Amino acid sequence: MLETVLGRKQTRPPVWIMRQAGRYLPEYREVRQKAGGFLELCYTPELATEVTLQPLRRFDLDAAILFSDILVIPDALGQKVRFEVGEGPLLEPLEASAVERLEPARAGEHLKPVLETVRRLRAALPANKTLIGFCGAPWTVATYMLNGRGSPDQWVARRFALEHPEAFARLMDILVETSIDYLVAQFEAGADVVQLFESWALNLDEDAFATQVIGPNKRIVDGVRARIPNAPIIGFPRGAAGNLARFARETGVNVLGIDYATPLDFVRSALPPELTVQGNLDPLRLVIGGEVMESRAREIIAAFSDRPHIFNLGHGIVPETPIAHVERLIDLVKNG
Ligand code: 1CP
Repeated sequence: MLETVLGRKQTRPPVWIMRQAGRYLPEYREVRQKAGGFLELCYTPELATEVTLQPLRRFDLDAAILFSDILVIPDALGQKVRFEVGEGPLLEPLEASAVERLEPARAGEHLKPVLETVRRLRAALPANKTLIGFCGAPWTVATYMLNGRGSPDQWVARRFALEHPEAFARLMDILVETSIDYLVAQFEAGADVVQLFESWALNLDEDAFATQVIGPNKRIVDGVRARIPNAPIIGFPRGAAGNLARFARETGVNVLGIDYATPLDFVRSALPPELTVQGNLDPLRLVIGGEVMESRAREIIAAFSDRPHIFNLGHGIVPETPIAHVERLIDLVKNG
């Protein structure tokens, strides 16, 4: 997996699955219940380590991804974050005047338990299993901070960015700096590669995309590499569409995560052939299984057979996914 991240093509693509630890696994649901709250699970190294390793016990995956969430950063900055069952995350929405009340100075201390989880994982994993650290990219994290919850069109955050450019720039500065420190600490604790989850890179015109997505992602890539030279980084600008090539070129990520709505031919023609791509099966095809899943998985593998490719979904696995379909998919990627 790490070889592929670094641009060296393998005979079969390595494979991991976005959100591979989670509610589709009964053993996850059991630990989740024991932990009480979701954030307690993220901040308890023993339990977070356990749920990170669960999918690797079941499946022949090439990588583990740290179990945590993109919203530990707002939580670390002092914004109240809650996870209600069946509701997703709920935050106290951030007003323009409240940006200055965020507390970057407390973030490092607050996130220490997550770094302890990374250390335990590196010690527990064999050398041939890549350990992926991550954080949310600033724009995506800001959409939750400003709206107080997920939203289909990110209206509140998009409006805030255009209406309050100074407060927005200040918020991006805080998120960029906090994310750089956090990712550098993850590398120092043993992460082999990190992924920047820009899950809401959609619905933006090209100027907004440049300011809100490319700029902050690039600053993080540069900031991390200033302290960890050549640090391997995966970018995942979900919904970037026609902005994808520009994102790859200007941010300098090693790997570009491709969402499932992006046509394979477009990836082949728009992105440089030496750039590693990751993706991009529709998670719904993994729910349905059979030929619906297998024929498309084969198409993806064939389309990227001439470049470095990490097989993955084009977004996170969903709770209703049958475990047998995950087993079959991984077998198909590894053995045809
Ligand atoms: O009760 C539960 O168990 C909550 C479900 C859950 C889980 C398992 C949430 C709440 N977060 C997570 C873990 C998580 N989140 C990981 C773990 C590592 C892994 O196995 O992959 C990662 C990488 C994330 C990242 C994350 N959180 C993203 C980016 C990826 C993506 O899917 O777009 C986002 C947008 C979040 C916010 C979030 N946290 C949880 C939920 C349900 C959501 C999405 C809310 C929404 O739809 O807006």
